[in-house]
Amino acid sequence: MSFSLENLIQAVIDGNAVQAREEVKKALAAGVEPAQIISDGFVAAMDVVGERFERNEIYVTDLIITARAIHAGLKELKPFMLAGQVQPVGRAIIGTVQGDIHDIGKNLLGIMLEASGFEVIDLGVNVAPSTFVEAVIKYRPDVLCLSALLSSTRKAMGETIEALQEAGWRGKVKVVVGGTPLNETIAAKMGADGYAPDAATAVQLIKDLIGAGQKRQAVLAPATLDLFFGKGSLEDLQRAFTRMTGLHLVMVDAAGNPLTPLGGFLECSRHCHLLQGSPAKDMDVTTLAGNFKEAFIYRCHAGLVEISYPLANEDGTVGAVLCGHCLLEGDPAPAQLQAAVPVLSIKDLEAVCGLLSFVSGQIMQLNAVLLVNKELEEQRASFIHFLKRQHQLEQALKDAELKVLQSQVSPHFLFNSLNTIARLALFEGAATTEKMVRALARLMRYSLYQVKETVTLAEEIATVRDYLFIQETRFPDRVQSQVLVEEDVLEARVPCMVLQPLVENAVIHGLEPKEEGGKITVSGRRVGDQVHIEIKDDGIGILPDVQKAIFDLQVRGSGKGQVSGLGIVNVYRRLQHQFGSNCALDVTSTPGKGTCIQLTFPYTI
Ligand code: B12
Repeated sequence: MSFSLENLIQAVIDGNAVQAREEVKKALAAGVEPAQIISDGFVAAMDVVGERFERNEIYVTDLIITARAIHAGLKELKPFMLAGQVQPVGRAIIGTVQGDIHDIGKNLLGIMLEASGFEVIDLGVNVAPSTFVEAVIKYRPDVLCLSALLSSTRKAMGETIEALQEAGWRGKVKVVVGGTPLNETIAAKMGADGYAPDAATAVQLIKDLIGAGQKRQAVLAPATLDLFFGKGSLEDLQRAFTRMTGLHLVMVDAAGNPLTPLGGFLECSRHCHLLQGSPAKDMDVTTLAGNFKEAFIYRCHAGLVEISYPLANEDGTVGAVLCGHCLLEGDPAPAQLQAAVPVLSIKDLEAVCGLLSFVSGQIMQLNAVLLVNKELEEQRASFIHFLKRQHQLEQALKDAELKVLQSQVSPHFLFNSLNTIARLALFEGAATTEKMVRALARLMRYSLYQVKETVTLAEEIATVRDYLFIQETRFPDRVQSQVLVEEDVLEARVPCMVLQPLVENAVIHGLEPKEEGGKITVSGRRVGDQVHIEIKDDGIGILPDVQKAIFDLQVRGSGKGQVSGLGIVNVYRRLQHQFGSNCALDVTSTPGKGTCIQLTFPYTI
């Protein structure tokens, strides 16, 4: 099995899924790293395909086929990337935002994350903000990765971040965004925590952001101690403990700050005062034999013993229970001190440590329950907020639907009204008004209701006639027209609305700026299997640089809502879509003399 990167790239470019999978197998057998197969194989192939798409050499269907080939290759790659996995370093939710179905980059990111030890939940494509929020609440990930490839869907990323904010979950998850229409500045503006230009950089960024490898911080629920001892009874417990053992009890947080009243614990300083000038030395308690559980036992230079029992769980230490002070049997200590503090045997010390172990265990269990309750309470609160928001959004959607309905009503209404006006005009003997209004109504109906992909040339020509009739009536001295289309081409099928935009171009940009006006001739004939259409005007013509821009397909709209070079480009693209390379659009123009647009396409019925 010999492997070459070129073969893999070619298989992907050709959209040959079987071959792509085979080439990946060969690459893996040859020891090529999965990451290299992705970057030098898939991404390189996609670069070529992307450029061809942008040059209009290939179409959307070709892209879909290419994407399938990559997905097939990725399937082969996945088990290798996941080999040798241990504990997940974090949990990631990934998805392509609403309105966007590009998923190749997002899938690559998912695989790289999994390969780096992340647990990945993939929500797929066209994911609504509310779906992202629900998933975050359900899975509680460390990071939410949003992908978008269209400039128009970028805003759905900001909407998703806002939805998280509204649900009260923004602070609990890192949001990382990516895709070609983004950069760091845009990402920061929309409120993301990070942006990465590619999947490899993204993995490192995400690890840094979530501090992968660092342990979660242990926390003590503020209400734990109150609940454990009951409000106000903490001091009773401290007193009872002192009565039982003669020792004082105090709880401190991880930084050593007292969480309960210090009570008799401070008396230690009075005892130490008693010891001033004492000849005793520091002693090491760790050498004592006994079962002291997890306790830390300190003995000061004067022999005073203090016990510290940790409040800890698997995430770390949240504080300690301190207990003291006493002397140990047999230790040398001044007589005043022996009278002031209890003297315990090693067995007594073991019993105290057992009691502290029980107390600490109970506190930590209660702490865990309280923390879970607190989180559930937070989730409940944010879910209620989320439901309210959902309700508002549904309301907004209903309003929007109503608006859409209204906007459909008005063209219907206008169309019917125009027909009524036309009839009235006829009754009143205004024949030209009647003709003009009917032409306008037909034009409206054609452009508003025409949903068919293709129409007959006869329908297109009728629309052109209506349009020209209206313009000639509006500007009788400045617009003249002639339509000379031969009978044998009228049944030919063409994409809808290819001729009218070109004729409108001729009127608006050719004749309108010319003071004395001019003439437009639309002609059509059949030459063998081809149909030739010519739209000729004797207007002001097109300047050479504008003509070049049209050929480079770079022309933008005039911004006046009227067709321009953009119309020509659009017509050409639709002809290409229908007839492939079997069609042509030519523009010849002489400034000051006029313009001629020629369309050639196959005669199909
Ligand atoms: C393949 C493709 C398609 C395929 C998608 C197939 C699929 N399953 O994904 C299909 C045919 C469906 C398609 C459709 C369309 N497409 Co398209 N498509 C492309 C194309 C050629 C390649 C995109 C791609 O996969 N690149 C390869 C991957 C590996 O790169 P990537 O996606 O950028 O991902 C990397 C990084 O961006 C990053 N990344 C990606 N996501 C994330 C997320 C996070 C969190 C992070 C950190 C990083 C990260 O890491 C990835 C890996 O390194 C691009 C052109 C191009 N050259 O990019 C146009 C392009 C994106 N498409 C475009 C358009 C306009 C469309 C359509 C509107 C076309 C149409 N007329 O219908 C539709 C839109 C459909 C929709 N609603 O989404 C435009 C977008 C223009 C714009 N700026 O808005 C482009 C740029 C082409 C162009 N120049 O006109 N398209």
